[in-house]
Amino acid sequence: MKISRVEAIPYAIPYRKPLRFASGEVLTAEHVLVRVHTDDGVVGTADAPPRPFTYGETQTSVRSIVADAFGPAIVGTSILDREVVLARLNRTVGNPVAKAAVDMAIWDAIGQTLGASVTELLGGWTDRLRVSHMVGFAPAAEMVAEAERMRDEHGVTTFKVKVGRRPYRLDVDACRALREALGPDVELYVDGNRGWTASEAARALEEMADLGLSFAEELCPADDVLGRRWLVQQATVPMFADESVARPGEVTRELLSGAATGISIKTSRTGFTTSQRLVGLCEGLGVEVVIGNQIDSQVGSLCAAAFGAAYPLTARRPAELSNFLDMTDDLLAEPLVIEDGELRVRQGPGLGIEIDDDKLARYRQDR
Ligand code: MUC
Ligand code: MG
Repeated sequence: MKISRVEAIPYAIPYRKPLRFASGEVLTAEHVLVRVHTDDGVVGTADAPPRPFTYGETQTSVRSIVADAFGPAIVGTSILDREVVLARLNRTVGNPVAKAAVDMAIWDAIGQTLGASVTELLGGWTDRLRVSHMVGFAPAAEMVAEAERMRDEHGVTTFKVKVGRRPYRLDVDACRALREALGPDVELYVDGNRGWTASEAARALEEMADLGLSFAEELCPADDVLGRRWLVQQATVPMFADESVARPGEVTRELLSGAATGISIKTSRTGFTTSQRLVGLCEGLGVEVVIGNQIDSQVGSLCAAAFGAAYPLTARRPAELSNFLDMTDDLLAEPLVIEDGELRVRQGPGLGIEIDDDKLARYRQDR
């Protein structure tokens, strides 16, 4: 059960259409597949989707920090000693996405070793999650068409709408068009990726007050310390923190300072070990969470689903698990399916990840 080798394989798969949002855009999934090998022949797998505009990591930086620092720091450690591994990873500051992938690959290896699914090991609450689909910037009619297609083809009835453009009325109009086309029973919430000032956000929310939004995510930057608190006091919907809460201490800061009222948990940036702490923290504080999407591949979505299905708190809301559908291809041998608005968790052992070796050979960037 000792870690013998850690591989970091960069690969690139184009998107059918770009996903655009206030802090950036993604045209190609330039990710890193992380594999943790053990001395008894088990291979744990996870995916690292670098997001330079959010955490400063790139495909090259993830690959090199895993190969040059994290791998050497944890080789020889038992896969069961997750806290030892985490402490060694945390000797290096930052690099959340690289750390998360190493952590999740270890959990996959543990599950395979013990013959249990990761969802069972974490909490075993359920075997499926309702799905929320993220709709990126586009002319309003295209955003509506995408949501209708997701509803008609996959039964999805919850949508996260990207906002944060200037003038903010562009987004208000798009949200209104979505509500009018999809009707009152569909759930809508918005995500600003720090694009607005607090006052722009307040005005936009006021103009959308009749649209029945469930909540709003990261409308303005965390450094707008007082602005965010002011916004929470103005807003009639809960304000969720996303990229401002990449560490447990940041969750505490945002919640206890009154700058946010809920949080997004993304396994792509906090893995399973740290995400577990976030669940405990939020449960203890009585705070809602959403399982977020870091524009994940199928491997990443499988990880998010495995975690989200483990606890009542994370399974309560629809989880953001569907944006891999916009990729032209993926690495999983058996593709993920979203049906009747739900995604079923793979029944392990581990995460149930089987990589198609031919596809990996085609898309890897290091050969
Ligand atoms: C989100 O919820 O913000 C966009 C950038 C990123 O890092 O994640 C996505 C989705
Ligand atoms: Mg977000």
